Amino acid sequence: MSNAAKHEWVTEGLHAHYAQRLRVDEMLYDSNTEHQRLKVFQNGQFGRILTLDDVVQTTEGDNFIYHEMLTHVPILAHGNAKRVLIIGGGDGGMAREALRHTPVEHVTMVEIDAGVVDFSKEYLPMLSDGAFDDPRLNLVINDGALFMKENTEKFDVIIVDSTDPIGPGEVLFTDTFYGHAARSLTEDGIIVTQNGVPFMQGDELTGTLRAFQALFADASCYLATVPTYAGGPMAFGWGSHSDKARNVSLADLEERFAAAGIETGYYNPEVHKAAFALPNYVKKLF
Ligand code: AG3
Repeated sequence: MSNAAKHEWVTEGLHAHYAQRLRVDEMLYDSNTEHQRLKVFQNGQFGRILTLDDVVQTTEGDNFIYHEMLTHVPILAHGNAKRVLIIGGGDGGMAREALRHTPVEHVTMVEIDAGVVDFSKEYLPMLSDGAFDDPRLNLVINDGALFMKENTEKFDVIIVDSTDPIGPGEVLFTDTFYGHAARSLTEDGIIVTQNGVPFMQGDELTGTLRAFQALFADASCYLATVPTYAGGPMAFGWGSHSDKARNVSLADLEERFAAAGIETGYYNPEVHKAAFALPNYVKKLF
């Protein structure tokens, strides 16, 4: 028997013609929540891994890249963000990074699946790293699309930390949802979205950015490579009613980042600016 065959593996079933396999050193949790099949397992390369319907959501080892890039990029580009909204993000990693900014007064996090929050607290405490106990966090268990539709508050930064558009996350990729998000942003507010790996899932980015082009004066995307979101860099959608934030200077970012005093594993102002440089195969998608 080969070495590989001796072990249990989780095969990710996200793409039709390509799959990645992660070795299960120990299955820590495997059950159906109200909305989806949730697994948490230990892997020698990435540490603890959370999958929903067998799609990798986050890992102990590489989540810093994704969470830092979806928080520090919009928050530091904005320069004075006080009110942040996270749609999804039940594992708490996004709240963790957003709350590192002391001038952020309030983070509202709207997660559809209470099961994800409960299990992440128990099996992935390093993901939230205390964020759930921060008095600035307001955790709402609700459908993000419904919340957005009824919301009357304005936010400086909206972060859509969704799954891919299959299952409960699908409504977070619709024009209707983005329309409600656009009117929930302040004048110089910014929305950022997870848009999958464009080499593998180009439609995901195209769909979001076509909607953003109709709703925002500034619509674009930026990139970062997250090892467990296989297939090349992942795209993050960017929409704002003004192009001020995207055109922030490197000098301003350096000043803001130094003032924030945040320790990061991936983000720095140079990476921030460079992330908006797009290869042609990505530019062609919107
Ligand atoms: N949500 C993003 C999952 C994207 C997976 N997509 C993919 N592999 N192409 C992550 C939630 C972390 N807070």
